[in-house]
Amino acid sequence: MKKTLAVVLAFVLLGTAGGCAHRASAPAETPTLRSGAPNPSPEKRKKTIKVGFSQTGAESVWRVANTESVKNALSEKNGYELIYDDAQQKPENQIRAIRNFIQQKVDYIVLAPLVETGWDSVLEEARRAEIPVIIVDRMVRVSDGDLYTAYIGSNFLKEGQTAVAWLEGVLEKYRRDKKTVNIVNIQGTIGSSAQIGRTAALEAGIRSHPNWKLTAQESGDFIKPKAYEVMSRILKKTSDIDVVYCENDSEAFGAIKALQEAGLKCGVLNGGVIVISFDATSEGLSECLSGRISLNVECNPLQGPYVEKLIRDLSEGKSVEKISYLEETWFDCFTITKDIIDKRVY
Ligand code: GYE
Repeated sequence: MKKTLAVVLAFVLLGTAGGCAHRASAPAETPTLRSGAPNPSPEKRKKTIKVGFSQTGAESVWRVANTESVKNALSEKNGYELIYDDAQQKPENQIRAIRNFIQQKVDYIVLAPLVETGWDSVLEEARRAEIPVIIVDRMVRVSDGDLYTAYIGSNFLKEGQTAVAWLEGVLEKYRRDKKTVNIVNIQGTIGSSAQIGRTAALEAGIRSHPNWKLTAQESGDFIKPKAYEVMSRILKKTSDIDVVYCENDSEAFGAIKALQEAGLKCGVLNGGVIVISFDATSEGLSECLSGRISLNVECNPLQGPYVEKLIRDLSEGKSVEKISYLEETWFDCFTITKDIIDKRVY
């Protein structure tokens, strides 16, 4: 494996010379992988591929689906030996896990980084050990882009921009765009790509609409009870709220609970608070159907098959895209159907 690394890296660098991101072509539910040679059956492979996977934790339904997806794809029957580590929301645990993977001489490291920064030294250690690192879900910000081999995940800024454009249209349609629009932002884990992109899009939206006002902005850490606490605290200060922009479904559930307890209605259809969410898990979409969540922007956790394809291509000395974004869509209370929810696998 190590002997082929130089060739692999050369391909990777060639593949990224243009510096542009690639859009992974598969849909959300049953990913079809991009073209390439047929999957060699695991029996034909010379040896099992050993992979270390450092996951952030289990903070949300999205995360659990993401873990399952990677575990299923990198299974024994597919020819992998997977060492899984749950970092329990602590970057230092992820650093420890990566060092442990290096010691165990894994062939590949898969990292879902909790936050974007702080990875330079440990990724340098992986590079010295000639272990390719694949970043999934959230991104890393490193001084040298060659410290990781490839990234597969979501375009979080684009997700946020989708939400902002939708909000603009709905406020206009419901003639709520002429008065001050009071917006509460319950952010994700501060410093994570999902938070950075989604918050940045909202802040840009606020800057470009003089009547949009950021009433409160606080992190709910992507967790329901934390978001509930944050929302309850905000409601003690004001109930003059038009929009609650939650950065994932778990936070939306917590915020809705707090809003309802405070006697506020949720939903654009009944003139209540417009709750916006991200992920579009089946539970999140059910809230959309009930009207309590007005917009749910999809974020696809089913990344395992893409990661498996990347590893397989690298193992076969093929070129891979440096950056691949998953195809994602959005659902709102006007168009969601039970049928869509029934087909959802997470
Ligand atoms: O939105 C949230 C999860 O990084 C995209 O993390 C992921 C986010 C997702 O806990 O539910």
